[in-house]
This record gives sequence, C-alpha cells and structure tokens, in this order.
Amino acid sequence: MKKIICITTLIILLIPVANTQQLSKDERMAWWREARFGMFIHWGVYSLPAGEWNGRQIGGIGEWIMNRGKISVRDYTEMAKQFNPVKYDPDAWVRMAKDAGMKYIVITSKHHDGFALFKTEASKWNVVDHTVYGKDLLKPLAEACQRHGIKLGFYYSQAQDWVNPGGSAARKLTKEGWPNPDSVIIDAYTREHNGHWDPAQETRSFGKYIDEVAVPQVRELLTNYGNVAVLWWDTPTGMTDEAAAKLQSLLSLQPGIITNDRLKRPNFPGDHKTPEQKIPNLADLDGTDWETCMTMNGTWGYKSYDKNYKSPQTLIRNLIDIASKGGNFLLNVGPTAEGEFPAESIEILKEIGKWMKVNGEAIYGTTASPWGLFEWGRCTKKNTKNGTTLYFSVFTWPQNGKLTIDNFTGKIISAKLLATGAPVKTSVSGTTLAITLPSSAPDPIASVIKVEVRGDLKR
Ligand code: FHN
Repeated sequence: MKKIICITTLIILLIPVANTQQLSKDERMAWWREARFGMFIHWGVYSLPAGEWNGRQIGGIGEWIMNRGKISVRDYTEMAKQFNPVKYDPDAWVRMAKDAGMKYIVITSKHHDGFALFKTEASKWNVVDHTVYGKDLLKPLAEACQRHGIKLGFYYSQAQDWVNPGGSAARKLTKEGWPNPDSVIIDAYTREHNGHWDPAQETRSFGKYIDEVAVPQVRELLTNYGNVAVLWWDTPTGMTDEAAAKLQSLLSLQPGIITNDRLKRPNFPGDHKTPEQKIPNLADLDGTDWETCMTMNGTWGYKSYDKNYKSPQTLIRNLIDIASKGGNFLLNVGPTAEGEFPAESIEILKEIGKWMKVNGEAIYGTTASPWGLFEWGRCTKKNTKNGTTLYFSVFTWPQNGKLTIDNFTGKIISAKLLATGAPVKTSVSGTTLAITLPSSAPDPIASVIKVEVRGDLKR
C-alpha cells in the first residue's frame, strides 16, 4: 500500500514537470512531417442552407453564406436551431480518412459564423445549447480518432465571429482567399462598421470578445478533448498582438501541439505556412514547413449545387507534387447538415486510398526531390541506414520506354515498380541514370519506381 502511495505521489509530482517541459520544434513536427496527408473538415450550421438563402443562390464559398448574404444574426441563429445531424457517424468519418491514407484530421471547431461544434460555457451559440441535436460533436470525433490512431486538430476562427458580439468581420475575400480590407465594400454600413452588417454584432468590444469568448473557448478545446495535435488558426482580421499573445499562451496546455501561421502576422509565425488552394513553386519555398489546404470542389463548407469536383487523378498528383516539394496536403471535405460526407467526396477518398495502399511509402516520411521537378513526373526521397531510397512517380509514361535522370551519383542496389513489384533495369553512364520501363504504365495516374541507392547522392 505504502509503495502504491509513493508511486502515485511521484507520478502526480512528475505530471506538471512533464507538461511544462519544452519540446523542440523538430520533436513536435516529427509526426506531421511523417504524415504528409491529412483531412480538413469544414462543418457547421452553414451546411443547412447549403449555399441558398430565401430561394436565392449565394455566391462564394458555402461557409461564408451569412456574410455574403448579409443575413442578420437573428435570422441566421433562428435557422441554426434546426441543425440536426442525425446521420453523423464520426467513426465512419475517421475510417474514411484513414482508408484514404490520411494521418490526421483538422475540423472547424468554430468557423467565422462563431458557431461552436462543442459545448462551451463562453457562449450559448453552440451545438449543445442552441440546436435540436443538442450533443457535442467533437467529443465522439476525438474518441474515434483515438481509437483509429488518427491525430486530431482543431480549426478555430480566433478573430472573425459574426454572431458572438465583438468578433470581427472581414469585408470580402481576395482571390487567394484572404480577407482584404481594401477590396470592394458591400454597402455604406459595412464600410463604416468594420465589415459588420448587423448592429447586434457590435454590442461588445473586440478586446472583450477575445477575453470572454475566444480565450475561454480555446482553453476548453485544449482541455476537454484529450490530445490535440494541431491548432489551426484562421483569418486574423482585426487581431492585435495582445490578443494573439493571450491565445498563444494557451498552447502550453498541449505541449506537443503544432500551430499554423494565421494567428497574427507577422509576430506569430507558428510552425508552418498555409498556402491555400495552391501548391507553391519551388522558388517560393524558404525551408519553412508548409501545408497546402485545398477543396475537392469549389467550397469548403457544403453547398448542395457545387459539383465542380477535381478528379482523383488531379488530387493524387497534387499530393505527390506537394510531397516532392517537402510539404503536407490537407484535403477538405464539407459534410452535409445531416452529417454525411458528400457521395462525390467519398468516391474521391476511395480512389486516393487505392493509390495510397500501393504507393503510400512514396509519400509518408519522405522529403523533397533532390532534383526538383521532372517533366514526366516527380521524385520523393527517404534517407536509409546505408544510403537513400528514391521514389520516381511517373505521370507521363515515356514512349521510348526509358527514363533518364541527370546528375546522379551513388550505386543502385535495387529498382522496382511499386504497383507490380516487378524489377526494372537500370544503368548508370557517367552521371546519368537510365531506367528501362515496361511498355505501358501499370497505373495511369502515377506509377512509382522505387530505387534503392547506396552511397552519397551528393545533392
Ligand atoms: O475564410 C476562410 C475560409 O472560409 C476557409 O476556412 C479557409 C480555409 O483555409 N480559410 C479562410 C480563408 O483563408
């Protein structure tokens, strides 16, 4: 008994020490750099109107419907009462992400409309207190992630909040997706009221909003849901350094957490950059970790009539392109108001999963291509004990059956096609590596040739 008490006391004493221990950035980023591929989920009450208000299609991205349609706080919150995602099956969501080869999920715990998908004491504008559904949506997702070994991150709109008074409101998005205060202004009221369109949005100051909503909610998110792997800030409209510092200090509640660069620019760079809807050119990369986030169609939040989906080929090649430049890919799904992934997204995820099952090792834990881009495809790389493994992903199969790679040094140990396991012939002449391929591509999307090399690549 005495022994048990002693051990328990020791554990209790050690917990705070462990929690305050600083992890290095490399330690925190290790799983993220290994993962390379994650799922973004934009879900909220905007999925109920699904892009339409009073019989009118509202332009732009679905989760912006309240702002784009200048919907009053009263009408929007009234609509939201009906939010009732009875088909929500977080286990199925996590399995779909996992089967697609994704290693982490980042979900909108609160988007710009301020609606919290979780029970919060800071505002009644949350799924438990405001909707007929009445249950926390993040808890069961956190549990499912835990069960399936998927990391969970929370997107949190820290400044923009169009319902909780005091939150800011961007006037319009730029082409790149960032709020641009200089862009076209909707009407005189929004011009004079910092983007707000309803007096109800201005019954508290921004400073108070931060103290009374954002800070307590982020504390709840980092306390009540177990391990939180990522805090994904978004749109620092109207942020101050003081507010950002308050939010940043909460991150110590999750010592291993990773954050992006959108808390407040430029003094809070976070751990990684966030190119949106685009893959950077090699020339734009400066060695900072980065993650491209992208929609499957043209919207983040569900819009019933947006059927403009990218093909699995485009998305798989995007993933390869991103990995070949050393980045991560956060691919979005916008579930319906009932709680289901759109059928098109499910199909795309399945197709990506098929490719990843065979070729995933060309993505996970890889680093950027030593050669940059090839006209015919991409390359990723892994360091091994004795040398290097190279993965050549071929998009355009060579008509003459030969791939050549210049500036190659090192000794080839083996070379094979991942899709079939069949070995391929290689030869090195001077510093040119030639790979002889079968007449047709085993995978029309991207066929991967795995080449193991001993010795220094000198690149
Ligand atoms: O305004 C948001 C938008 O709705 C969406 O959440 C994207 C995702 O990166 N972020 C903002 C625009 O940059």
